[in-house]
Amino acid sequence: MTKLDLTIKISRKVGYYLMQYWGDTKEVKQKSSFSDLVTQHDKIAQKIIIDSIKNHFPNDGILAEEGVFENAENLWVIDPIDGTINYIHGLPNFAISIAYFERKKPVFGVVYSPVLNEMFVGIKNQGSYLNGEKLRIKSKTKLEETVGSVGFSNNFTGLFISKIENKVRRIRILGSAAISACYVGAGKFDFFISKNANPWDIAAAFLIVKEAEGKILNLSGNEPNPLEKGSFIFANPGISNKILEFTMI
Ligand code: 2AM
Ligand code: CA
Repeated sequence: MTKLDLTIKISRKVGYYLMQYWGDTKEVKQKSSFSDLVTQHDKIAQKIIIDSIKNHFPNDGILAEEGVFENAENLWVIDPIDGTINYIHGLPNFAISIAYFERKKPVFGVVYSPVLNEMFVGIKNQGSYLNGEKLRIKSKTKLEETVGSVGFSNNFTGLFISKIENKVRRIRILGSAAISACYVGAGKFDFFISKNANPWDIAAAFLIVKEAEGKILNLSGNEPNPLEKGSFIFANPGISNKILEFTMI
Protein backbone atom coordinates (compact mmCIF):
# COMPACT_ATOMS: atom_id res chain seq x y z
CA MET A 1 0.00 0.00 0.00
CA THR A 2 1.32 3.48 -0.83
CA LYS A 3 1.75 6.07 1.92
CA LEU A 4 -1.12 8.10 0.44
CA ASP A 5 -3.47 5.11 0.25
CA LEU A 6 -2.65 4.27 3.86
CA THR A 7 -3.35 7.87 4.92
CA ILE A 8 -6.76 7.92 3.24
CA LYS A 9 -7.62 4.58 4.83
CA ILE A 10 -6.55 5.67 8.33
CA SER A 11 -8.43 8.97 7.99
CA ARG A 12 -11.68 7.15 7.24
CA LYS A 13 -11.08 4.69 10.08
CA VAL A 14 -10.36 7.46 12.60
CA GLY A 15 -13.35 9.41 11.27
CA TYR A 16 -15.57 6.42 12.01
CA TYR A 17 -14.09 6.15 15.51
CA LEU A 18 -14.58 9.88 16.22
CA MET A 19 -18.19 9.96 15.01
CA GLN A 20 -19.20 7.66 17.87
CA TYR A 21 -18.30 10.27 20.51
CA TRP A 22 -19.01 13.50 18.59
CA GLY A 23 -20.74 15.91 21.00
CA ASP A 24 -20.55 13.25 23.71
CA THR A 25 -17.06 13.45 25.19
CA LYS A 26 -16.74 12.43 28.84
CA GLU A 27 -13.34 13.83 29.66
CA VAL A 28 -12.24 17.32 28.58
CA LYS A 29 -8.92 18.72 29.79
CA GLN A 30 -7.48 22.21 29.48
CA LYS A 31 -4.06 22.58 27.90
CA SER A 32 -2.65 26.14 27.82
CA SER A 33 -6.00 27.86 28.62
CA PHE A 34 -9.78 27.42 29.00
CA SER A 35 -10.08 27.67 25.21
CA ASP A 36 -7.29 25.18 24.42
CA LEU A 37 -8.78 21.74 25.03
CA VAL A 38 -8.02 18.07 24.58
CA THR A 39 -10.21 14.99 24.97
CA GLN A 40 -9.29 11.33 25.31
CA HIS A 41 -10.51 11.00 21.70
CA ASP A 42 -7.79 13.34 20.39
CA LYS A 43 -5.25 11.07 22.09
CA ILE A 44 -6.79 7.77 21.01
CA ALA A 45 -7.24 9.00 17.43
CA GLN A 46 -3.60 10.15 17.37
CA LYS A 47 -2.47 6.75 18.65
CA ILE A 48 -4.47 4.90 15.98
CA ILE A 49 -2.84 7.05 13.29
CA ILE A 50 0.72 6.81 14.62
CA ASP A 51 0.54 3.06 15.33
CA SER A 52 -0.61 2.43 11.79
CA ILE A 53 2.12 4.61 10.22
CA LYS A 54 4.88 3.14 12.43
CA ASN A 55 3.64 -0.35 11.69
CA HIS A 56 4.02 0.17 7.92
CA PHE A 57 6.89 2.67 7.88
CA PRO A 58 8.92 2.22 11.08
CA ASN A 59 11.76 4.54 10.03
CA ASP A 60 9.57 7.60 9.41
CA GLY A 61 9.27 10.41 11.97
CA ILE A 62 6.13 11.97 13.45
CA LEU A 63 5.19 15.51 14.43
CA ALA A 64 1.77 15.39 16.09
CA GLU A 65 -0.19 17.87 18.20
CA GLU A 66 -0.71 15.74 21.28
CA GLY A 67 2.92 15.49 22.30
CA VAL A 68 4.96 13.73 19.60
CA PHE A 69 7.66 16.00 18.20
CA GLU A 70 10.15 13.95 16.16
CA ASN A 71 12.33 15.15 13.34
CA ALA A 72 13.21 13.00 10.33
CA GLU A 73 13.79 13.11 6.59
CA ASN A 74 10.46 11.40 6.08
CA LEU A 75 8.11 13.27 8.37
CA TRP A 76 4.37 12.87 9.02
CA VAL A 77 2.60 15.93 10.44
CA ILE A 78 -0.61 15.00 12.22
CA ASP A 79 -3.56 16.69 13.87
CA PRO A 80 -5.92 13.91 15.04
CA ILE A 81 -8.78 16.41 15.57
CA ASP A 82 -8.53 19.89 14.13
CA GLY A 83 -11.50 21.72 15.62
CA THR A 84 -11.61 20.04 19.02
CA ILE A 85 -14.00 22.68 20.43
CA ASN A 86 -16.46 21.93 17.62
CA TYR A 87 -16.01 18.20 18.29
CA ILE A 88 -16.82 18.64 21.99
CA HIS A 89 -19.82 20.89 21.26
CA GLY A 90 -21.31 18.60 18.60
CA LEU A 91 -20.67 21.13 15.83
CA PRO A 92 -19.83 19.69 12.40
CA ASN A 93 -16.53 21.34 11.47
CA PHE A 94 -13.72 19.15 12.68
CA ALA A 95 -11.21 17.16 10.67
CA ILE A 96 -8.35 14.70 10.73
CA SER A 97 -5.32 16.32 9.13
CA ILE A 98 -2.31 14.27 7.97
CA ALA A 99 0.55 15.59 5.85
CA TYR A 100 3.66 13.81 4.64
CA PHE A 101 6.98 15.61 4.01
CA GLU A 102 10.29 14.44 2.54
CA ARG A 103 13.35 16.59 3.33
CA LYS A 104 11.03 19.33 4.61
CA LYS A 105 9.04 19.50 1.36
CA PRO A 106 5.35 18.54 1.26
CA VAL A 107 4.61 15.35 -0.71
CA PHE A 108 0.90 14.95 0.04
CA GLY A 109 -1.75 16.21 2.43
CA VAL A 110 -5.07 14.70 3.48
CA VAL A 111 -7.84 16.50 5.39
CA TYR A 112 -10.95 14.46 6.18
CA SER A 113 -14.12 15.92 7.66
CA PRO A 114 -16.14 12.88 8.81
CA VAL A 115 -19.46 14.64 9.51
CA LEU A 116 -19.57 16.16 6.04
CA ASN A 117 -17.77 13.19 4.46
CA GLU A 118 -15.37 15.55 2.71
CA MET A 119 -12.00 14.01 1.82
CA PHE A 120 -9.49 16.57 0.59
CA VAL A 121 -6.26 15.28 -0.95
CA GLY A 122 -3.37 17.32 -2.31
CA ILE A 123 -0.44 15.64 -4.09
CA LYS A 124 2.76 17.43 -5.11
CA ASN A 125 2.64 18.19 -8.85
CA GLN A 126 -0.54 16.11 -9.26
CA GLY A 127 -3.23 18.50 -8.08
CA SER A 128 -5.77 18.45 -5.30
CA TYR A 129 -9.10 16.73 -5.00
CA LEU A 130 -12.32 16.82 -2.98
CA ASN A 131 -13.87 13.35 -2.91
CA GLY A 132 -12.03 12.55 -6.12
CA GLU A 133 -13.04 15.72 -8.01
CA LYS A 134 -10.11 17.82 -9.12
CA LEU A 135 -9.97 21.30 -7.58
CA ARG A 136 -8.88 24.39 -9.43
CA ILE A 137 -9.49 27.88 -8.09
CA LYS A 138 -11.10 30.29 -10.57
CA SER A 139 -9.44 33.68 -10.23
CA LYS A 140 -11.53 36.49 -8.77
CA THR A 141 -10.57 40.13 -8.55
CA LYS A 142 -13.62 41.83 -7.02
CA LEU A 143 -13.50 41.84 -3.23
CA GLU A 144 -17.27 42.48 -3.08
CA GLU A 145 -17.85 39.04 -4.64
CA THR A 146 -15.80 37.19 -2.02
CA VAL A 147 -16.71 35.14 1.04
CA GLY A 148 -13.83 34.51 3.39
CA SER A 149 -12.84 33.49 6.86
CA VAL A 150 -10.42 34.13 9.68
CA GLY A 151 -9.43 32.08 12.72
CA PHE A 152 -9.68 33.42 16.26
CA SER A 153 -6.64 35.27 17.47
CA ASN A 154 -6.60 37.81 20.29
CA ASN A 155 -6.28 41.44 19.21
CA PHE A 156 -6.57 40.50 15.54
CA THR A 157 -9.80 38.75 14.52
CA GLY A 158 -12.23 41.46 15.59
CA LEU A 159 -10.08 44.23 14.15
CA PHE A 160 -9.64 42.40 10.84
CA ILE A 161 -13.37 41.75 10.52
CA SER A 162 -14.32 45.34 11.34
CA LYS A 163 -11.86 46.57 8.73
CA ILE A 164 -13.04 44.26 5.94
CA GLU A 165 -16.73 43.61 6.71
CA ASN A 166 -18.14 46.28 4.38
CA LYS A 167 -15.85 45.31 1.51
CA VAL A 168 -16.70 41.60 1.18
CA ARG A 169 -19.89 39.63 0.67
CA ARG A 170 -19.63 37.81 4.01
CA ILE A 171 -17.21 36.56 6.64
CA ARG A 172 -17.78 33.06 8.09
CA ILE A 173 -15.94 31.44 10.99
CA LEU A 174 -15.90 27.62 11.04
CA GLY A 175 -13.59 26.70 13.95
CA SER A 176 -11.25 24.36 12.04
CA ALA A 177 -8.19 25.87 10.39
CA ALA A 178 -7.65 22.77 8.24
CA ILE A 179 -11.20 22.76 6.82
CA SER A 180 -11.24 26.54 6.36
CA ALA A 181 -8.00 26.46 4.37
CA CYS A 182 -9.20 23.51 2.26
CA TYR A 183 -12.34 25.51 1.47
CA VAL A 184 -10.10 28.09 -0.19
CA GLY A 185 -8.67 25.27 -2.33
CA ALA A 186 -12.22 24.20 -3.20
CA GLY A 187 -13.29 27.78 -4.08
CA LYS A 188 -15.92 27.74 -1.31
CA PHE A 189 -13.99 30.47 0.50
CA ASP A 190 -11.96 33.10 -1.31
CA PHE A 191 -9.63 33.66 1.64
CA PHE A 192 -8.82 32.32 5.09
CA ILE A 193 -6.34 33.77 7.55
CA SER A 194 -4.80 31.69 10.30
CA LYS A 195 -2.68 33.72 12.72
CA ASN A 196 -0.01 31.83 14.66
CA ALA A 197 -0.98 28.47 13.22
CA ASN A 198 0.92 25.37 14.26
CA PRO A 199 2.31 23.07 11.54
CA TRP A 200 -0.24 20.33 12.34
CA ASP A 201 -3.17 22.77 11.82
CA ILE A 202 -2.25 23.70 8.24
CA ALA A 203 0.46 21.30 6.92
CA ALA A 204 -1.98 19.12 4.94
CA ALA A 205 -4.17 22.00 3.78
CA PHE A 206 -1.05 23.86 2.62
CA LEU A 207 -0.44 21.47 -0.29
CA ILE A 208 -4.17 21.10 -0.99
CA VAL A 209 -4.48 24.88 -1.49
CA LYS A 210 -1.19 25.19 -3.36
CA GLU A 211 -2.03 22.38 -5.79
CA ALA A 212 -5.44 23.99 -6.44
CA GLU A 213 -3.43 27.06 -7.54
CA GLY A 214 -4.28 29.08 -4.47
CA LYS A 215 -1.90 31.70 -3.10
CA ILE A 216 -0.38 31.24 0.35
CA LEU A 217 1.32 34.19 2.04
CA ASN A 218 2.61 35.16 5.44
CA LEU A 219 1.94 38.64 6.81
CA SER A 220 5.11 39.90 5.07
CA GLY A 221 3.76 38.80 1.70
CA ASN A 222 6.12 35.81 1.26
CA GLU A 223 5.28 32.12 1.03
CA PRO A 224 5.48 30.68 4.56
CA ASN A 225 7.05 27.40 5.57
CA PRO A 226 4.32 24.93 6.62
CA LEU A 227 6.71 23.26 9.07
CA GLU A 228 7.10 26.46 11.10
CA LYS A 229 4.55 28.08 13.40
CA GLY A 230 3.36 31.32 11.82
CA SER A 231 0.61 33.24 10.10
CA PHE A 232 -0.88 31.97 6.87
CA ILE A 233 -3.10 33.78 4.37
CA PHE A 234 -4.74 31.27 2.01
CA ALA A 235 -6.37 33.11 -0.86
CA ASN A 236 -7.69 33.22 -4.36
CA PRO A 237 -4.68 34.52 -6.33
CA GLY A 238 -6.67 37.44 -7.76
CA ILE A 239 -7.30 39.00 -4.33
CA SER A 240 -4.40 37.75 -2.20
CA ASN A 241 -2.55 41.08 -2.17
CA LYS A 242 -5.73 42.98 -1.22
CA ILE A 243 -6.32 40.58 1.69
CA LEU A 244 -2.70 41.01 2.76
CA GLU A 245 -3.28 44.77 3.02
CA PHE A 246 -6.27 44.24 5.32
CA THR A 247 -4.10 42.22 7.71
CA MET A 248 -1.93 45.30 8.41
CA ILE A 249 -3.54 46.15 11.72
P1 2AM B 1 -7.30 22.45 17.30
O1 2AM B 1 -8.75 22.25 17.28
O2 2AM B 1 -6.51 21.32 16.74
O3 2AM B 1 -6.80 22.91 18.65
C1 2AM B 1 -9.86 27.18 15.68
O4 2AM B 1 -9.93 26.95 17.06
C2 2AM B 1 -8.62 26.61 15.06
O5 2AM B 1 -7.41 27.10 15.70
C3 2AM B 1 -8.53 25.12 15.14
O6 2AM B 1 -7.97 24.68 13.94
C4 2AM B 1 -7.62 24.87 16.32
O7 2AM B 1 -6.94 23.65 16.27
C5 2AM B 1 -6.65 26.00 16.17
N1 2AM B 1 -6.00 26.37 17.43
C6 2AM B 1 -6.47 26.21 18.67
N2 2AM B 1 -5.62 26.71 19.59
C7 2AM B 1 -4.57 27.19 18.90
C8 2AM B 1 -3.34 27.81 19.25
N3 2AM B 1 -3.03 28.05 20.52
N4 2AM B 1 -2.50 28.17 18.27
C9 2AM B 1 -2.81 27.93 16.98
N5 2AM B 1 -3.95 27.35 16.57
C10 2AM B 1 -4.82 26.97 17.51
CA1 CA C 1 -6.02 19.24 17.35
